[in-house]
Amino acid sequence: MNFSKSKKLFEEANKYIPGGVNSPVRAFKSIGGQPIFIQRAVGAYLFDADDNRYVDLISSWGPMILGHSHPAVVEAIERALRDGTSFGAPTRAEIELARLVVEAVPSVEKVRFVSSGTEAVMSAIRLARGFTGRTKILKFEGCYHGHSDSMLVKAGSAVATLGLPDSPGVTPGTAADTITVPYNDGPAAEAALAAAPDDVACIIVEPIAGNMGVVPPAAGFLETLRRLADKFGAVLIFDEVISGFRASYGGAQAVLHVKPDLTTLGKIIGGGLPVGAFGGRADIMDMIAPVGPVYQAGTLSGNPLAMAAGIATLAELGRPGVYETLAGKAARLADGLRQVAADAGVPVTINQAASVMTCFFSASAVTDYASAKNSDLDRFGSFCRGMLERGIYYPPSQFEAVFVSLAHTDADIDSAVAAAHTAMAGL
Ligand code: KE4
Repeated sequence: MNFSKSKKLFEEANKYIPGGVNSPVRAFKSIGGQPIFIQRAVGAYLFDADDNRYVDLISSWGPMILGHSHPAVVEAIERALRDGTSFGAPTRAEIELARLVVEAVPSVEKVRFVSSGTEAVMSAIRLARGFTGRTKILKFEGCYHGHSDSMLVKAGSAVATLGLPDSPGVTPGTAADTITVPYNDGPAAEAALAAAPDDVACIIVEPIAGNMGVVPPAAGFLETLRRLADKFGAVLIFDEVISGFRASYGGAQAVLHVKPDLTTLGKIIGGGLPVGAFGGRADIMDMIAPVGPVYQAGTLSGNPLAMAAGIATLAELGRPGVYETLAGKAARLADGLRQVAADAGVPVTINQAASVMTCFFSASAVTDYASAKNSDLDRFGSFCRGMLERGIYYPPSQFEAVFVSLAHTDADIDSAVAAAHTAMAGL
């Protein structure tokens, strides 16, 4: 494949933008590559600056669940655009999308829109702290909740110790308020809470983890967190920025039957435009300004174009059979990758949850971040480069998810499997 135009654009981008990208994962650094600059996208396909076509298995990291440039979404944005792009005032569309979210997500009684998943999580955590009057946060290793300071914290030396900064710029004081324990480890969560029984404001978890690669919750794990949140008086936050309207129309909580106190959303509810949201119990949400004292605000919150894109996207997702179709496509891909790996004698573990999946280059089960890190990253890097060279836009990190969309046909899935067959042959 010819990448000459992308290479030139990357050189130009590096003059003005750190690393030439506006989000690190796009730099392809972990697979030793260079970013591919995308020109346009339609359906399941991306077209880069050199007019190479790719089957897109990233779907913009989740939002493009309908596929790119879906006619209903494009038309909704065009219609809204004619009336203006931003008013800094309430609009009818915000009520419509809020109603759809409240009706769809079991635990959400009230919701506030923001402009990113990070902002949603940051606001939900401040709200939990304001509601409880407590300071500490319990999170899980391998879960990513955006880049607000208190979320960029890694586990301390022992399992349930207070956190250490996971990025320069995060102060030790901030990190000390975040406790990190292994995902799927209920006893470790209980021990951490028991060690600070009156200090933990919230437990935040991806109910289906997607940011260490896809790792589903172990049986009883989320139920344990619900019990512990009640026992210790902490707010239980499900970060459904990935799983919201992806795991089902009601998110992971609707299919796993565990109700959090707050839920964060993003990605899909913006239909490809910048939207995040946090919502949940009305008694907690009414602590948010201007009703309550917990401050939270945003110039472009509830932006009319983003609301229009979200409403149009959810209208399509509300149709009968959508989630069964999505899961079937992901299963076809997962089964195909398992087969080609077996044929190539390459040990892989594939975790799939609804329409997301990860092919870990590891012979052992992947149930948490420690086991995810057992994966062979060199093999993954070669595989990923091989997929890109064969026209499959595959997530450039072992610790990310493949996102399947409604636009992927069986032929698209089969072409990805065929590319994998060749890419794995030489591993
Ligand atoms: P944003 O601020 O990127 O909209 O959302 C942050 C976030 C919060 N919670 C979860 C569970 C998330 O997965 C994310 C963002 N996901 C990454 C992909 N793993 C976004 C891609 C990127 O960082 O460029």
